[in-house]
Amino acid sequence: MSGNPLFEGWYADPEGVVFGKEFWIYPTYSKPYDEQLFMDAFSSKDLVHWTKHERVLSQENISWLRRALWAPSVIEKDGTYYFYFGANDMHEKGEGGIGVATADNPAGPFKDALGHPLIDEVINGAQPIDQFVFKDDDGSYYMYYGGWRHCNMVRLGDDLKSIIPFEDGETFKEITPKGYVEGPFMLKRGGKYYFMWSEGGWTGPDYHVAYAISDSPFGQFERIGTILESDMDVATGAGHHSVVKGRGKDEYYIVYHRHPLGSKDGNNRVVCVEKMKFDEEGKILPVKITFEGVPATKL
Ligand code: FUB
Repeated sequence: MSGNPLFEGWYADPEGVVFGKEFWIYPTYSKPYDEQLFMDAFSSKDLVHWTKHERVLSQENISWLRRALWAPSVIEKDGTYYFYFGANDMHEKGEGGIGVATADNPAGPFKDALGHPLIDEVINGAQPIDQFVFKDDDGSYYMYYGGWRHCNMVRLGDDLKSIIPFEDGETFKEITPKGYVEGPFMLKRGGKYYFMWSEGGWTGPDYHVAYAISDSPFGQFERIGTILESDMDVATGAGHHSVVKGRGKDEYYIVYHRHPLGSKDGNNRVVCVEKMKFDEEGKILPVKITFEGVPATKL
């Protein structure tokens, strides 16, 4: 079994992704904002044994990073790896936002690709943080993002370093579902769009994950229910997750962070994994958080 947490250290907001025959996890380094100046990554061939890759993205490769390097989203296209990140806990236009760095392999080193943020302003009330990049089956790339209880989506250009308008001419679409706080994630399964997000406050025990199902990447996203939450016998504040697909037809894993029992510091967050299952109608079954994690698996 993998055991939970998956690896040592305070880490949060894990982005699980498959590259070739390996699972990769890119988490936030969960420390005070002024110390969040780099990110480590972890890779595994079986979800049980993990290799740490130190500082795959760090301050010397992002000229405008001052603090609060948050919530990676990493995607590969044509041999280049694109690493989207939030920086500086932006409140005023131009002080930070969502950036993109590139590398020729998943362990980096990733280097800022633009020299400035891709999104550096608050649009529709959404703080530019917590981006997730999703590739649809028709080859379109969308980015879902947003803190402060608002979620926007944008369409990325072919270079994955620019934002282009949607077919209706709009550039930033607000798609905020009821209850949304932050941490959006999109999964396409069986032709349906499963949109998920975190609710509550990330430092406390009420943090949890909810979801909606739609026929379109643009929504509507009607909240169906909670899929991941605290278990007072195991851990608290389970949230800001991602989903990775295993080799089997319906083999999915939810990767998330949580606070160890009794933890008093909101930054004390660890990365864990559980199986994610669906019922016959395609609804996501509530996930039971565990100390055991998942059995070894191969891609
Ligand atoms: O880790 C920093 C912030 O905490 C993330 O951006 C939020 O989603 C919350 O998990």
